[in-house]
This record gives sequence, structure tokens and C-alpha cells, in this order.
Amino acid sequence: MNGKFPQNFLWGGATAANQVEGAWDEEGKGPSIVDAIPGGKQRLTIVSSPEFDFSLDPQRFTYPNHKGIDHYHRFKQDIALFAEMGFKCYRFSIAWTRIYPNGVEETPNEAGLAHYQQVIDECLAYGIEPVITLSHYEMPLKLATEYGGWKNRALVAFFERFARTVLERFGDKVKYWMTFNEINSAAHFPIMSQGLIVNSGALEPQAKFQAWHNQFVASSTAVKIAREVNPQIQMGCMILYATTYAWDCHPINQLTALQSQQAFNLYCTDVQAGGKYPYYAKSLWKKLGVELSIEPGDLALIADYTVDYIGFSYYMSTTLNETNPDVDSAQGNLLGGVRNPFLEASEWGWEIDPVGLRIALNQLYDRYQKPLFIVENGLGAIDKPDENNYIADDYRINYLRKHIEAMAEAIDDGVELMGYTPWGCIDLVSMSTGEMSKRYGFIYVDLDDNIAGSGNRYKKKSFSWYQQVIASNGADL
Ligand code: BGP
Repeated sequence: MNGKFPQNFLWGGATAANQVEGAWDEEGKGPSIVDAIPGGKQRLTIVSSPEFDFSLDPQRFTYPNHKGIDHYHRFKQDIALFAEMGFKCYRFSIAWTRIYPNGVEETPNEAGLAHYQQVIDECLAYGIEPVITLSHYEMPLKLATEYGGWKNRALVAFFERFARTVLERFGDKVKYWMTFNEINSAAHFPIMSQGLIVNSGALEPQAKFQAWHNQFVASSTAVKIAREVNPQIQMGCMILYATTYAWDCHPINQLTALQSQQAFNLYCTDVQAGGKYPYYAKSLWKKLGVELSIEPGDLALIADYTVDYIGFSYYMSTTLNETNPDVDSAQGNLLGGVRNPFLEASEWGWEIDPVGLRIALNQLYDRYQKPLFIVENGLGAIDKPDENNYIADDYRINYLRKHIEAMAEAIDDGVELMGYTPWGCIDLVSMSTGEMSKRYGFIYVDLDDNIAGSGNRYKKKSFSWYQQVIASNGADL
């Protein structure tokens, strides 16, 4: 396994503003959708209920994202730990609400810009490349409650202003960017992803597909701005990729897997990386009763400003059984489907499949021939610290090791892979549960599900393991 990874391979880790920063109402920051979404195991169910109305009601709910892990104030300490692990890059997101608190202002909040300036400078001081997601599961709350989220075309201009502000301010120092986190995940989490509110009927395919169209236009606009600001910038898209298997060789099950692959895994990337709506789009829209409103110039913009690389998250694969969907249903696998008898699953039912990652890398490279960047991967687990706050997280090391081996195999297959930023490199608030106890980090953060605790940081066993992986450029696993 020697010398598989290119010398400039971007080893690092990933977080998102809403899951780490806290300081949700400090220094001019406005409320974001996630600030109005309560924590707790039922989080995804609650936000999908027609009664849920985004009312900020601290009496009814707790909001762990309001405090996060206080990365907003402790970023220097955290980045120092990332540097100690040898990170070549750090993926984080800019909270839109720190720059334009309600999304609609004409001038940006300088305090917010100053904060990210410091974060970027801190990274660069250690030789760590910032990798910035423009929008990671958040948007100004007002844009969801008053404008109806991304289904409203008005968001394109609001986003353009935000993207232009941060690209013009930081584009000379930051080379790697991404537009929307897991843009395709709106199929499952339209509130987090597109700010679509349930009780307005917004979860209909019509709303999601129109929202996607508006996001595609916004994403290409960001690519265009980036090219103008600094041609060196590499702008990526970001999708949730779940390698999709048919249960068996029944032709109907094979067809179902193919169509799910198109509709879920590839639809957004076909547009953002391929530059046009794919051939199957029309039949998909027809089947779902979708009629898109496309403005003159949209398709030309999408064609002219495709992304430079494909960022994606990979946690699990999914297995579909159309002919007998009730067989061994994969309760708990985030994306549904049936349980794959050849795979083990995490405590949350996410099926662990490193070979599936090699398949994903080959499928994506085969289709687009653009560099790939794995910007999320990891094992959510309940860590039990000993009396010295040490965690021997061999389960996490095993998960990551197998996935890195799969990456090396894919590089051998000929795939062009730019980098790897495991998710939640420091423990953070989970997206699906809104809790701390589902942890991914190399660094333990002493906080419980109510964000009570010292907040102290402790190195897990995986910390020194990953340090050695990076030092050996992936040879010593
Ligand atoms: C991805 C999101 C992240 C993150 C991760 C892990 O879908 O981009 O924001 O949270 O999944 O998910 P969870 O926190 O639910 O375990």
C-alpha cells in the first residue's frame, strides 16, 4: 500500500458552522433555520410534521446548535489540534447568518466577516488549506419562513450577494470552496437542505425540484463569481452519495436500483458537473408531476459554469428490493431500503461498506472525469471515556482504515482523488439527532446532549492513529 496517495493529497477533517460554532446570536448573527430546529432523537420526525412551524420556543425544546461546541470562541485551540494531527486542509462552512443576518440586508455584517478572516488566517498560519462550504444545512430563518426557502427564485439573488461578499473578501486566500452541502439530500431532509416548510405543502416534488433548479442557478452563479474573483479557485459541488445495490438479479430490482441511482445520487451532479439536465430528467419530472419554471439564460449559465471537482459524503450504501420491499427492512438506515445481509451496521443502522466507497469513486469518476474529493466519511458512535477522559476508539479506527484502503484501491483503479476530510474531526452536534452523544471525532469534547459539561477537548486513540496516517501519506494504516 505504498505511495498510492499523491504527494499533494488533502488530508484533513470536516465540520459545519451550525454544528460546531454555537454563539448563535452573537456579534450580529441572525437566526438560521437550524436555530429553530430542536435537538433530540425525534428531530427529523418533528421537523417533518405538518404542525412544526419553526417558532423559536426555548420552553418547549432544547437547541443544542445554539451552543454547539463553542468553536466560535475556541477555534484557535481546535485548529491547533488539527495542526498537531498534521491536517493539510480543514473543511468548515461559513454561516450565512453571520454575514447577512436575515438574508435580505444590503450590506454585510463586518463582525461576521472578521470572524472568518481570523479562522482562515489561523489555518493558513499552520499551512492548512481552508475548504469552505458556502451553505451547510442552514439559511437565514427569514428566508424560510417569509420566502418559503429555495423554491422561491428570490433566494438566488440573496445567495448571490452572500457568495459574492465572501468570495471577494476571501477568494485570494482560499482556493477550495463548495456551494451547497449534500444538495441531493433534500430528497430526505428538505427542511435542513432547502428551507422548505412542511405545512405549506412544500414537500411536494414540485417544490423540491423547483428549489433544486434555483440552487443550480445559484451554484453556477457562485462558480461564475469565483472565476472572476480568482481563476485559481476550485469550486466544487457536494452530494450525499450512497452506493445503491439491487437486492438480487431480478430485472425489476436492477431497474429500481438504476432509477434510484439516477434520481437520488446523480440528478444534481449531472447538472452541476455535467452542465445540463440529464436525459432521464424529463421522464422523472413527468412521473412526479413536476413542471419547472426555468428562466431565459438559466440553462446557458448552468452549461458555462460547471464545478471543478465533485465533493461528496459517503457513510453507507443502500440496498433496494422492489419486488419484495418488506423483506428484512433496513429500519434505521438513513435512506431506507432493505438490510444488506453482507454488511454490518453502526449503532444507528447505517450500513458500513468500504467496498461501496471504491464503487462510488469508480462510478463518479467514470461519469464525470473530474477530480473527486471525499469531504465527509466516518463512524458515529457512543464513546465511553475512561477516568482520564481517554477513549480507545478502535471501532472508529477500523472503520476509517478500511475506507482509506478502499480509497487507495480506487486510486489504483485510476480514479483521481484530491483529498479526504473525515466528518466531525472534532465531536460536534449531530445533524440527524441534534445531540452530542453520536460522536465522530478524533477529539473528544466533554459535553452531553444538553451541552452541559466542561467543553474540554481530549485526544482519542484515533487522534494519534490519524496523525500517523497523514505523516505517512496513507501508507501506515
Ligand atoms: C451529513 C451532513 C453532516 C453530518 C453527517 C453525519 O449528512 O452533511 O452535517 O451531520 O451527515 O450525520 P449525523 O450527524 O446525523 O450522524
